[in-house]
Amino acid sequence: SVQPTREDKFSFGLWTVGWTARDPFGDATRADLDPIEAVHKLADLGAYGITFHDDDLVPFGSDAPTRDGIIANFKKALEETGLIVPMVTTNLFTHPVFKDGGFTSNDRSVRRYALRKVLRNMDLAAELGAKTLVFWGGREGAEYDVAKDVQAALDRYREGLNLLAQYSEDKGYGLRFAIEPKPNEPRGDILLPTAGHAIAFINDLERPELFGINPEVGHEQMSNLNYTQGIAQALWHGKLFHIDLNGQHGPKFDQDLVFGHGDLLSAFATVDLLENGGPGGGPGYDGPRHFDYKPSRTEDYSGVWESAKANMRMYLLLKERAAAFRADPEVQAALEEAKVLELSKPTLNDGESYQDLLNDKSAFENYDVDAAGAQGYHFVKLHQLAIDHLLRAR
Ligand code: GLT
Ligand code: MN
Ligand code: MN
Ligand code: MN
Repeated sequence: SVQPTREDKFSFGLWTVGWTARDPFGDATRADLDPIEAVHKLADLGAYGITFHDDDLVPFGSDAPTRDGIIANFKKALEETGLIVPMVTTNLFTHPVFKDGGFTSNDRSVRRYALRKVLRNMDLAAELGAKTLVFWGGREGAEYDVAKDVQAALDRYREGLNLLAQYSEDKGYGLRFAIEPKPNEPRGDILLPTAGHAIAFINDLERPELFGINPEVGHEQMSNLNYTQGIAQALWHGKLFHIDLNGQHGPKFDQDLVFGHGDLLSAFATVDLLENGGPGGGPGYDGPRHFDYKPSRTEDYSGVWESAKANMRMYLLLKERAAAFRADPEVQAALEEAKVLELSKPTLNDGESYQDLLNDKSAFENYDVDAAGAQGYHFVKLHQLAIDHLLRAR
């Protein structure tokens, strides 16, 4: 069914439906959205979770009693609706203090302030039962190569993340951390620009097991990368801690369209992977299906809620199509023909050594390279079957 339920684990950022559509060229086209209304509305539409930046919920600079009051009301709305907060994130990009970054600002006092802001937000994340803390370092970067010592910046990034993980462990919060890559925008170039950069960086942290990534469809596609392949590799590393689903039309500014409203074929492959794992039995994903999109600037609030529904509908439609694709006997045969499943078979026999391989004349001396080179893999036929299923032509 394409009717969302809590079991589908759909979640939305408060900053998504709450985006008032201010862009670099124009003013807001919508009034502020009350977070309490967002909770009720999302629960009604079938979402199970809501996520937020500290400042989405509590306006930057609020005094302590104001903050406490807002949080209490928010918790009440969560209780009333049963909506949960699977993930929380910290805004280290809006206020001018962060114009040169948070963890990696050239100014040391800014870095200390950024850490304090995250520490406070971690207490709130834990209080609300969040399991994941996302770090999107949109301002961690530069416009000018000579103005940023990237190696020092990575040292400071690591220093900051190590400290935050230590705090979570000492406090018994048990949070897991997900780094969200993005190549550029708002900075000219952002540190940890892609899923691959982030995964490599994690290896050099003190507690790499607590860190994974939160790859966003559009962010990887802005670098002209294949999103589905990126998350497949993240799954392979055990690093897909969270996911930001949305839509994008290739390398241009960050569009944040509804999921599937950009590259639809890629979205199909993404849902197939998340739901079914690799065809050879590779791991799937069972965390929140989190939408990080922006309701277009042309929309009023009825359009906002239509677009929120559209994300979930796209996901569920693609999930149905992927299930039909996998269940089709002709697809099974085509997978066989394309040797897709043969890739799961180890290249060496059980216990076979390189010496055994060297002794195997059939592998080299007597191997018919021309015959192997002449074979067809029939990938196009398989791909067309996928498209037939996507278009409900089968
Ligand atoms: C900001 C960014 C998103 C990130 C959010 C998490 S902040 O809206 O554009 O891609 O996921 O901090
Ligand atoms: Mn984006
Ligand atoms: Mn974004
Ligand atoms: Mn995102």
